[in-house]
Amino acid sequence: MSTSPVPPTGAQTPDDSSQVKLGDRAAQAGGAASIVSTLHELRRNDTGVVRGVRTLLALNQPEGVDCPGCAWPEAAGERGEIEFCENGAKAIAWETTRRRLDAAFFATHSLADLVAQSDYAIGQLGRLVEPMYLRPGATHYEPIGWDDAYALIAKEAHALSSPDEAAFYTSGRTSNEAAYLLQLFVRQLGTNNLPDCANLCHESSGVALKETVGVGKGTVQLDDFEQADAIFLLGQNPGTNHPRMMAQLQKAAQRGCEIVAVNPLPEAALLRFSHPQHATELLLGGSPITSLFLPVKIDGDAALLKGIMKELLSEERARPGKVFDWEFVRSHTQGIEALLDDLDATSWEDVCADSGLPRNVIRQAAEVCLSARRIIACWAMGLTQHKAAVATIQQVVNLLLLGGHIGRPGAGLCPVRGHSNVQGDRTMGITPKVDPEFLGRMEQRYQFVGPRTPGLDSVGTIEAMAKGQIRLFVSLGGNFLSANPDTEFTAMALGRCKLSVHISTKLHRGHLLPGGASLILPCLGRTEQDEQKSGPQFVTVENSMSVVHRTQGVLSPASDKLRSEVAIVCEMAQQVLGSRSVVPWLRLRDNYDLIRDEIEATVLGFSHFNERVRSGDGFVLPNGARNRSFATPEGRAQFTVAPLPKHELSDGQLLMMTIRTHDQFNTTIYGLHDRYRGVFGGRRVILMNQEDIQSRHLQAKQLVDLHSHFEGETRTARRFVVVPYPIPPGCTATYFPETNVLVPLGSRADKSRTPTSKSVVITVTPSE
Ligand SMILES: Nc1nc2c(c(=O)[nH]1)N[C@H]1C(S)=C(S)[C@@H](COP(=O)(O)OP(=O)(O)OC[C@H]3O[C@@H](n4cnc5c(=O)[nH]c(N)nc54)[C@H](O)[C@@H]3O)O[C@H]1N2
Ligand SMILES: Nc1nc2c(c(=O)[nH]1)N[C@H]1C(S)=C(S)[C@@H](COP(=O)(O)OP(=O)(O)OC[C@H]3O[C@@H](n4cnc5c(=O)[nH]c(N)nc54)[C@H](O)[C@@H]3O)O[C@H]1N2
Ligand SMILES: [Mo]
Repeated sequence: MSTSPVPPTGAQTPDDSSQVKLGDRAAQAGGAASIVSTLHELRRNDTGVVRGVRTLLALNQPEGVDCPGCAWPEAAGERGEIEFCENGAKAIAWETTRRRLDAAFFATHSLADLVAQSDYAIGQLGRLVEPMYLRPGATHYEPIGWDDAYALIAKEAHALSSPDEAAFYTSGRTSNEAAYLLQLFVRQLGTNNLPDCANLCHESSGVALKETVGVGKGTVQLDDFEQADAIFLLGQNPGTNHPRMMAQLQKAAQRGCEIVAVNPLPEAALLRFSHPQHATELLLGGSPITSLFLPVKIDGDAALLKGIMKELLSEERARPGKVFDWEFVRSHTQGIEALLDDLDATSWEDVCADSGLPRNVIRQAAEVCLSARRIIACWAMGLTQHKAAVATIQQVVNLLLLGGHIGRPGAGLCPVRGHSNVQGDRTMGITPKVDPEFLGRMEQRYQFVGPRTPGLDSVGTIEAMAKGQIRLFVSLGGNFLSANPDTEFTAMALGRCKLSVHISTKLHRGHLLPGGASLILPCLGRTEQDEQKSGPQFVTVENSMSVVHRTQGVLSPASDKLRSEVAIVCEMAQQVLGSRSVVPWLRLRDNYDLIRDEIEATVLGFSHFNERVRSGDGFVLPNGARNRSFATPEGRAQFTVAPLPKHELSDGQLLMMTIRTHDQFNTTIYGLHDRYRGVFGGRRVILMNQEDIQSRHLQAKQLVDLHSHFEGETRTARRFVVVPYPIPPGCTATYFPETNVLVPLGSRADKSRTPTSKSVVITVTPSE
């Protein structure tokens, strides 16, 4: 399925390779440049300094706006006056721009004009202010009233020959309230087709943890970072993607906690960091973060982890009972024998070759574990987006189980989530999977019979679209086109839907390549006041550490025609379901407290929801694993065994990871620089090891075409600038979403089906 019959033009991002400038890599992250950048963002986006600063001061405060950026938690009780980072400020500036995209704009700009612009330029155009409609085959969007828009959706929904011909995608910024109502609407409609961005993100973590510790979430709280003796950071770039986490890491490093970073790239923030809001640090040039940096090969983490555990096992044999936590292992786990056999059967040759690390370096990592009573392991996309992602994350679990590092203060598992409410959306039931107990509670309360067949995840939705099996596609936030793999194929697949509905704040490439009809329904952003019949409303979110709390906008909305996500879902459901549903959709729209009562009645862990969420910092959802109660079928945490992942690369082939720059939030491009990595002005670059550049007779700054190879299929993206970089031989890095065209749709993680965006097999040829 490499190429569509007619690949639509404009799915590939425009070439900006001639603008790329290479500079020095940063020796540290944070610092004064972060403050300069924050102010620059407010100007660039024409936010207005007063509006911008007002929003920033409300950010992550108990009664203010939860940052629409990442899901890293705020410290309870002791928040500073300033609780935002440079990249949070970019997110705010992007949303609060004073530029507007009205009907007049769309009348003078055709799809062809718009699609030729860069993602950055499209994002700078301004906020969507009124519903827009694109007739099938039309060249321009035209304005449409809200009622007419809902009528079109209802007409299409009623024309489906089965509810499974509809799919509803959710991006992880959506509030708990909107997410709960969306899944309820979709299940009443009669389908479980609820793909979400987590399918592309931490799905592998959820599956790995559910199987082994019985809950698909992390087991640490923020204060555990104050007690840990060692913190492992695997496949994560917190300086860019979770900058507020740097405060915890810096404090930990300063009190002597060992920080071990496992990453093919020496990311600036992993090495040194200075807190942009602390003047003395700015003068002193920051402080070291990582005590041990392990430049692992791409997908070499399982090998490294097995190597560390082999060292621990040999120490345990030398000093029985002194290394492993046998009391914990015996009373709470199962399967250690098979793991130990597997470690014995794994050769050091394989461990070193696959990880790319010499044994003495792996020994150093093992020594950190030997001297640590409390270990936290954090990870993100560097682990989740590989074929064997689930098994690799389970090696992290193995390592922590051996030492009893789960359910002990200062220790535990910490998948670092992406979108600010991606975890909450799952708690609210956004998933194509069927939870019979939850469905049963909804069926009883709302008197309907829900669908029992599992629905489609993100890649499943694309495949079904391509076969013409999805007629109606609704997207609650996000950018389904550019976030998914195989952009040209995905564009073709989306083009086969009769109607696409996008609930969005700003324009993106995904709005511009429809095949059938398309609706853009503009919604309020997080920063904006949400006024309904019963008065001002707030919504709730759940952060990466299972804390549920409020978020409430402070600015007046970008247009009086905007509606909240909650209102849009309720009005759509009312129109589509009509008398089929006993849910009082419009009453729920008018008063979000009533939605929270519904959540309390059907989702576990939300008793006294309205009351508890109004108190200061919110509340923590129960998590059995944290108390050593493991909800696996056996009631015990599971050790697991898996072979090392293998990449049989033929001559000339390289592995490519697709990563984020410092100037983007997923498919949203805030700017064209990747300051810490020394890349400026453009995004079409490929980071390569000097040896690989030489052996291919290439040169720094030369333009190359990239070809990906999967099961006999080839995909190509042209004109990328070669950047010599300290990355292990055989490994390369490019930026997402420019190279999503190269990620094969068919290549996914075992069990979680997450696209393998971090291990794409490529070859590189000089551009013409
Ligand atoms: N500013 C900003 N913040 C964000 C986002 C954003 O785009 N911008 N996105 C949000 C979202 S949705 C998410 S999921 C997170 C993503 O946060 P991250 O996971 O930090 O994001 P990536 O850029 O994908 O970076 C992956 C890191 O893993 C490393 N890596 C890649 N492959 C491997 C491997 O095989 N092994 C190891 N050990 N390391 C590897 C890369 O070098 C890189 O440092 O951030 C969230 N926060
Ligand atoms: N190659 C490659 N692909 C990847 C990844 C990778 O590392 N490599 N990472 C994957 C990951 S981790 C993720 S999470 C996905 C992200 O996938 P998505 O969540 O689908 O994508 P985003 O870019 O976060 O969505 C941005 C759009 O959301 C809309 N939006 C912004 N704010 C709001 C709001 O408040 N309400 C509404 N309704 N809409 C809003 C805007 O229109 C904006 O254009 O991408 C995945 N794709
Ligand atoms: Mo993500």
